[in-house]
Amino acid sequence: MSEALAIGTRHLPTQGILEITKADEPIHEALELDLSTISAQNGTVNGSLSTNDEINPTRNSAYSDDYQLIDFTLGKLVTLDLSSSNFNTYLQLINVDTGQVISSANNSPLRFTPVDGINYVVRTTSYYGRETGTYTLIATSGAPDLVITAATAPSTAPEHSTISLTWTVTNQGEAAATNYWYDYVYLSDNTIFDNSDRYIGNLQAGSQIPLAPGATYTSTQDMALPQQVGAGKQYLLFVGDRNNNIIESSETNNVRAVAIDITVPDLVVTGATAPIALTAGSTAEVSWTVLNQGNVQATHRWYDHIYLSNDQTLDGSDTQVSGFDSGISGTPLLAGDTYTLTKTLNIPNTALGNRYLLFVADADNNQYETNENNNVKAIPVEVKAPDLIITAGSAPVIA
Ligand SMILES: [Ca+2]
Ligand SMILES: [Ca+2]
Ligand SMILES: [Ca+2]
Ligand SMILES: [Ca+2]
Repeated sequence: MSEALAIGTRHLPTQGILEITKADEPIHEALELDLSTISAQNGTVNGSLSTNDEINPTRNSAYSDDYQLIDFTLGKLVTLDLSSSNFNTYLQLINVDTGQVISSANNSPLRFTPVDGINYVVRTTSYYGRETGTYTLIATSGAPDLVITAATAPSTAPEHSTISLTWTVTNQGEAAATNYWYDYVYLSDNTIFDNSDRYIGNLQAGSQIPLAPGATYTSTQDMALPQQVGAGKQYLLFVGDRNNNIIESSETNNVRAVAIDITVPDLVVTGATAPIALTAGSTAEVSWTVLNQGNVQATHRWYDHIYLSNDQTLDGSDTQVSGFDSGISGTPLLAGDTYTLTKTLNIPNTALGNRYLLFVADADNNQYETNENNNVKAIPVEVKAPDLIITAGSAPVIA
């Protein structure tokens, strides 16, 4: 036989002469399988399962109808959707030559990408045995493809500040996006989206369903930048369909990067007072003033520490005297603002002599700054031994 079975390079189950077609052209014609057909190009079949139907050989006692799939294109996603108000649907994709079940789906769409050399039959059946009733089977070809086609953000913003973000998503694919999906925004130190990036926010795109081929939507949302972000050039990454709820023809074009310059403050200790002489084992009242000499507010909660040191440099040999939560009075500290804390220190029993009290702003580095090396103020003090106190004793009793 020489009639043109335009079936790509499929292998016929019986005799037949292949006519090779280009892989990117739809495969149109039905094999002589004595089956109804369904077109992968928006084909719709309204049918019913009845007691006259064949029993599905791979599903115990469930009735089934078979449809040969035509008009599909090798390599292009096909979506099969079986719905029924009468029974729990169960859809199978069968390799007709081998009888093998390639894929199946219960009450949900079945998606697959046709490959060369397989004759596909779509088998509609029920999840449970001996269910009957009408159904609708729809086949579509191609997939949506979401792309962030535009995104805007402020070119500069303080860390932890709330900024307005706008992004536009276009479905440049061949099919509508019909599931709920979410667009996410991250902060990254480069343009590549990976696990190291800092989450900023997300927005469900559900109100856009279905997003038709060629359709776009634009979202505007206020989102807060993270805390503890290093100063300088960072990137906002807009990630369409972050959780991959939409099966797309390309999953690798969903990220758009927009540069943003993150600004941070600069804390300095501008002044400190302490008694000239401290007594070991006693207490002393001290005060210190912290200035935010940066251009943006300091928003984090941080801690100032005070140390006793042999020199003016903070290092591991110094003895911490006290730590104070500066967040209560110092956060947020606007650019140009100061706070002054007055506290009573317990002076430890430590080395005596001429030493230094070191006042250290943000000692644990909770607040990222443009300069982390100007946070220490040293005040010279003399640490003295406690005075000996003569207490009244008992005079010996002389007999
Ligand atoms: Ca995409
Ligand atoms: Ca996706
Ligand atoms: Ca600083
Ligand atoms: Ca710091």
